[in-house]
Amino acid sequence: MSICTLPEGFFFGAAMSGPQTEGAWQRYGKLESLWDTWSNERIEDFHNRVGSYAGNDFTNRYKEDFELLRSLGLASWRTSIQWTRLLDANGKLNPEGSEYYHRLFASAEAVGLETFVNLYHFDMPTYLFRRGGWESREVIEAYATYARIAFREFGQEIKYWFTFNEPIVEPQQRYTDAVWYPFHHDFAQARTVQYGISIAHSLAVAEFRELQGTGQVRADAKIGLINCFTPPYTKEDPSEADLLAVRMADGIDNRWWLDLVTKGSLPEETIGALSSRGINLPVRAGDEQILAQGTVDWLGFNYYRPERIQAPERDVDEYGNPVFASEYAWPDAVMNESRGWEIYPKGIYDFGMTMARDYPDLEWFVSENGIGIQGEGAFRDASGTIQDDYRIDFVRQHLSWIARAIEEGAKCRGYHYWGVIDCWSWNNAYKNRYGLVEVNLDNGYSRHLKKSAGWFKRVTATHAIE
Ligand code: IFM
Repeated sequence: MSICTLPEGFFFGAAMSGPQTEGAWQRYGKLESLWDTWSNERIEDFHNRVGSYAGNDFTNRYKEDFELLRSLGLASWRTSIQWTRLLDANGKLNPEGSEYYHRLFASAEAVGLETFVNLYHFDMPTYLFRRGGWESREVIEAYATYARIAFREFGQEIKYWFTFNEPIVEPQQRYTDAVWYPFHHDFAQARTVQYGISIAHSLAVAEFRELQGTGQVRADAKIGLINCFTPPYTKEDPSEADLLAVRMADGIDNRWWLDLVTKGSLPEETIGALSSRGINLPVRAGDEQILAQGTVDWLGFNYYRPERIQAPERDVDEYGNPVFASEYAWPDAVMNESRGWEIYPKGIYDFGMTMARDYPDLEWFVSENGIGIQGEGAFRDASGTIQDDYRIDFVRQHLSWIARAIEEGAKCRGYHYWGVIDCWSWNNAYKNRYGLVEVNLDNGYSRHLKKSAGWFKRVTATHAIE
């Protein structure tokens, strides 16, 4: 593609999360999250035995990190408040935790960075997990209370709020694929969790609207949801069964959330198909009204990879779960071998076009995009700088497809690069590095610009994608 430009007003920022950057896991009265519990119980599950306590030293360095983000021309950054830091074990405000976040947000504002706050990034408090996690109405209501407290506490400071980051991931990683604690292979339980999160999201949006109505949340604030949508594709010459499988995978992973945040309901075809295989959601009287309150002001789209689907190869898996779709190994796929994810920049454009066609009123931004590479030290030059041309290429291609989608009517308003500064990535810990800025674990978490940082700075300054 030739050089193209992104429109004036298009914003650039940094995506981060509390649990992956803050560290300080036992400071400011923080409670245990499931990540701390898993790290304590089985540290050998974490790459190089680096557990949840690591972060990237952000709690000690946030002032210099904000300067660094500004020096790259970024206008905004997203983090998440940790539920385990903001509230105490009785579900009341923890003053130490709240002071920490007030200091953080004031510091970002002081350098001219707009803060986007997300309320949940896979970090369930362990004591609430033990009471049933997202399967329990008590916990779902506790989340709504937490959201209310956060909105009241920071309602005059923060303009951009999100209820959840990637709500599809816990159902997949914890309850279907068994790669995250508590390691279950239970499709029905995963859908119950997904439903519980949907109710929690909607209750939080209702709290937000009420507090905005009474002036406790600023009038210009917006609420949204962020998900890792996966544009679905199948074979070039698909059968009816392939197309049905695509609709089902798309229904569970993507349209579930898109319908929830635009229509205030869940996709009927998907729920009906689940039900026809004996998967019934734990619907209670009054839920329809709760879900109806889940519509948002805008959406975050985390884009890493597409999903390639074909008709199921079997009806039931080895754990007794119904199978609705199988993975299709597209022969032309280009892979990021470090992560095992396909790289398909056009997916970002296809998603934009789907949004323009099916959800035309909703504004959105790319809330995460990036590439994590193992063993980046091999790309260090004589001066010590990592020459990450592969990252420049990755971002260039994605931004070019975004520019084209915007030209063709997509309401994409900005782009947050995931990580910007290397950070801890769950059980992969520091295996794959995403940053434009390197974090040196052998030298007190010191920061060093990679080649991509200079390139990205030119893009943020000119909006031209060289
Ligand atoms: O590290 C994660 C983040 O927490 C959610 N989105 C994907 C990132 C990279 O794997």
